[in-house]
Amino acid sequence: AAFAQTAESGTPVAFADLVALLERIFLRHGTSERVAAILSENCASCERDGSTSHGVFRIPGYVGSLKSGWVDGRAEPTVEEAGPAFLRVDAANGFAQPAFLAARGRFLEMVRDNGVAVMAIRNSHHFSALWPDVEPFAREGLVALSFVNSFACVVPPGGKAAVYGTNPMAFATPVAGADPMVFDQAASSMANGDVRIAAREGHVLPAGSGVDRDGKPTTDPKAVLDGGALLPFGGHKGGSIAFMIEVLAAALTGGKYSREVDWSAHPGAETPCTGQLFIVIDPERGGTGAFADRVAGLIGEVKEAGQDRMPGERRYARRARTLRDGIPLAPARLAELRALAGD
Ligand code: NDP
Ligand code: PYC
Repeated sequence: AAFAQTAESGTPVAFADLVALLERIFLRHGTSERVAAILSENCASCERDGSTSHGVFRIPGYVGSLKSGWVDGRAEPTVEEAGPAFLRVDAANGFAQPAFLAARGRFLEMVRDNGVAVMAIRNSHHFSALWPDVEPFAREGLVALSFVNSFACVVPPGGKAAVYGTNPMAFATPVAGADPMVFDQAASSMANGDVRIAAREGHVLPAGSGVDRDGKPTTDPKAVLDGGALLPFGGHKGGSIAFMIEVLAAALTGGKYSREVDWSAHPGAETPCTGQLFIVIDPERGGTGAFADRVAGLIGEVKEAGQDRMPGERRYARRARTLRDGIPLAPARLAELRALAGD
């Protein structure tokens, strides 16, 4: 589970009101109306679903990147067809989600026409969770995979220098009679955002999470952030996943490796400029005629075998609760957001 605790108490804010507040912040800091609308919906959705490490906690980081000139909040992405089932997208140093959405319509046509398609996005800033990108595909009957690399803050197994980003991957599949099964996880022991929340709140990290600046194991989040690094999850196996994601999201797309991200000339910048890859498949092409039923059956067996919940179920439960009762925000966080909006 996420290391950071999801707030369950605070001032309840309706989803639409949170989107509107975030939209004012983005517009005030120089984004286009389209970018403000997309990022506000995305970030508020993370907060609504309890993706705490990528909810409103990230807003000062978005603002820092915009104010420092590191990211272009008005970028116009370009979309290019590299084959009947391959889209190349240049986000033009803008945010990843508006670039993705600019290409999504054509991408869906390619998936329907060919049974599978790839979208390779470069020069893109992804500062959020990945599940908002893939869950809608599964709701449209498709299987989706996405990969993003970030900035060097993860050492390879046994290493001292950070080479990899926290490099998340997400997978979404339709399930007959139920919400899609979606997992969305970093290739590191935990997300960098969770380390920062732990440092802010004075928590120690679980053993095996990271190393200090000398490469020694530490549970101190400040030591991880101050010249140290996270470890991949699961030793060499997570290391290989982190490697694969650098290859798919950066080498293949033309985006920067996590190690190449250099924002030193932009103090306050926090959004890594790298790349993102999507692979989306129409499962009906498998010819079984019963794909979503088969997935539902497998989930039934997994639960019968003892797993108490599937990935995504916590988010869906929290979504239902916060849409009904409001999204709880700590008063200090709400005040910070209102100040950034100039209210
Ligand atoms: P978590 O470890 O919190 O969760 C990973 C996945 O496991 C989720 O799908 C979660 O589902 C599921 N899960 C957690 N606990 C259980 C359980 N007990 N049983 C079954 N499933 C479970 O994620 P991470 O900390 O690795 O990553 C957090 C977020 O950070 C992700 O959304 C990721 O995309 C984002 N991130 C973004 C980066 C970027 O560059 N943009 C970089 C790194 C991370 P559920 O959500 O329902 O709990
Ligand atoms: O939480 O590791 C993280 C992260 C990096 C970039 C965006 N989120």
